[in-house]
Amino acid sequence: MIPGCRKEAERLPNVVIIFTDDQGYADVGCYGAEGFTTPNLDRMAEEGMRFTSFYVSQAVCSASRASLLTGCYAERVGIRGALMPWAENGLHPDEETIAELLKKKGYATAIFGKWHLGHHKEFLPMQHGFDEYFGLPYSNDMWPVDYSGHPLTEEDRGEKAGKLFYPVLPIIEGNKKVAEILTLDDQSTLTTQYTERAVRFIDRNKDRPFFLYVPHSMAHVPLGVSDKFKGMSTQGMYGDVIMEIDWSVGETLKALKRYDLEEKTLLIFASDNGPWLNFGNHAGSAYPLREAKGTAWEGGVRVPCIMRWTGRIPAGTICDKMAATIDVLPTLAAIVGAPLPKIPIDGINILPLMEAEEDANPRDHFFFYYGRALRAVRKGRWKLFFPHGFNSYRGVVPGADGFPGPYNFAQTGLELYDLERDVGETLDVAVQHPDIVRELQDLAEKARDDLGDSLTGRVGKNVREGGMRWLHKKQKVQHLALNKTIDLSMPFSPMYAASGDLALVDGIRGSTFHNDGSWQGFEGDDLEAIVDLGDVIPLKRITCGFLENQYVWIFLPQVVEISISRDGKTFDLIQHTRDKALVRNSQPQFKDYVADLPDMRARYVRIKARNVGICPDWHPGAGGKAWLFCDEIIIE
Ligand SMILES: [Ca+2]
Ligand SMILES: [Ca+2]
Repeated sequence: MIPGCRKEAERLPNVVIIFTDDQGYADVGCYGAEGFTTPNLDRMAEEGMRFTSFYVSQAVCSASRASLLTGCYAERVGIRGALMPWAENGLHPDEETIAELLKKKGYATAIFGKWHLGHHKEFLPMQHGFDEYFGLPYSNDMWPVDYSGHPLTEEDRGEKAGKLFYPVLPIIEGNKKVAEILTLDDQSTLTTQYTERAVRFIDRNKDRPFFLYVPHSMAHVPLGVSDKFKGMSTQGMYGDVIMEIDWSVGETLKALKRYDLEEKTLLIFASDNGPWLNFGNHAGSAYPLREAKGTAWEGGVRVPCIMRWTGRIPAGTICDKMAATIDVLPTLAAIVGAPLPKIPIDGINILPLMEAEEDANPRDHFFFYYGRALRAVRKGRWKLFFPHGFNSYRGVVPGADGFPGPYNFAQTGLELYDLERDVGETLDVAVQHPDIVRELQDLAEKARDDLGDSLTGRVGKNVREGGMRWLHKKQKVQHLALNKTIDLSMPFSPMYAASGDLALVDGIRGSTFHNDGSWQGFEGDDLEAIVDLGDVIPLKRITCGFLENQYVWIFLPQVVEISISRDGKTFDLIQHTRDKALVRNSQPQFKDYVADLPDMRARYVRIKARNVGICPDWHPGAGGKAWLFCDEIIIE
């Protein structure tokens, strides 16, 4: 073998993944787009393969991204929904991402775009295998700006006030905030900024294998498009935005051609979930599929996907076999000869599909979760839905020009659809095919056992915890009041009972999650507790712990009084703490109220903590009952 040839043969292929946001199944020219064109994506399809049965794991941002990068159902890695700017969780450090897998094989790695798998440093891309990161940590609508583009102020009230909880939208480079997105004009720069960085990355790494991940912030609302594409489509702004994304794809194609990397690069394009239809003309289309984002119907989970690898993927082919984002990681592992992650994953190698191998059909079935709920399962042509409620886009008038319309809460029963004859899921054929219903139910049982299912109250055996920042961990503490008598003058809410009557003296302190079973909640009421230690004993310190998470209507107490008594009748006030004026705080916080008591003896300890009572007028829950959350009264 000639050494030069050998070196050539050994070069591992570059991998480029372009992942758009909320782009519908029909929002690419070759998938039937109307009102705008996508010449570059269409060319990619002509030179590669177009998938028509390609799924994301869940029709929502964070869950979908977790699956793409780990090869797992989102439920397995504990990432649900769309993480908010005050989320304390993110992708667990032990999960292996595509970037980490390829890095082991010497790849240069970069992400330019939206991450959305945890915005705290420990969860950011640089800690998950990426050498470079530039982009938004979460969705571009998580900002203190209203739908008209007007930045909110402290004077804004009512519904608008909810958005005031969002911090200013940051642009992160590496691990640091380097800029802010303050206006709709700022939004319009994002696609171009990501693209320029992507092209420069290819320029710099043309001589070595690289992994480039470009998860565009667009076409998630609020839409932003640069001047060069404003007014380009007849559809309107949404069409303009997709045309700019298509331009971005074209710039990538050009860069690969410039360096003769077309045969050395696997290029994958897909969307993270279906269109957000209640935004009307600012949303795309999933035609001819049913429903859209946030549902388990095809319009939510089936997305456009095009793969091009010149010389390896046959040009101009269409693949109608089932495949999914979770299959990308194991497929890449097979291509580059990297070992699979040591922890179990769900994806399978779909290279035989990509190479158009005859009769190849590696994916037997697919589970459609939303959060913890197993909503549907597909095997072959059949898709079975399990009874559940969901936000429907039918029977409601959508919004327009950046403003959302309402949802219509809908319910589905046990329903079977034949996707081969009825891709629009219009005709329930469960009654005609009881054997198939049974077969799919058996399959679903396996998923419930493995991954759990909130619809049937099942806990999965093999679910891994998501990453947690643990500002505060659920933990045990030893102290003198453990399991002593405690008397509450106002009852705790049965919704947040923690361990019940003894929750405040059970030695368990709460974690960052208000709903972790260790916080006792008082709805609108004060906390007034008397702990009886049994005997008069020397006391050194009394601590009482509270949580604040205003987003879920939990506030710190306004006043805390700590008193002690020998006889349970006469109490001496030891400490009185009045909190400063109630102010908006978008981050959860913990506060221990501590009283030090040198040389004091007592049998009874009394804590009075005054609830804010009702949510203040600047809060989205204005007028509603505020919550007070306490985890433990610690007596030393
Ligand atoms: Ca999305
Ligand atoms: Ca406790």
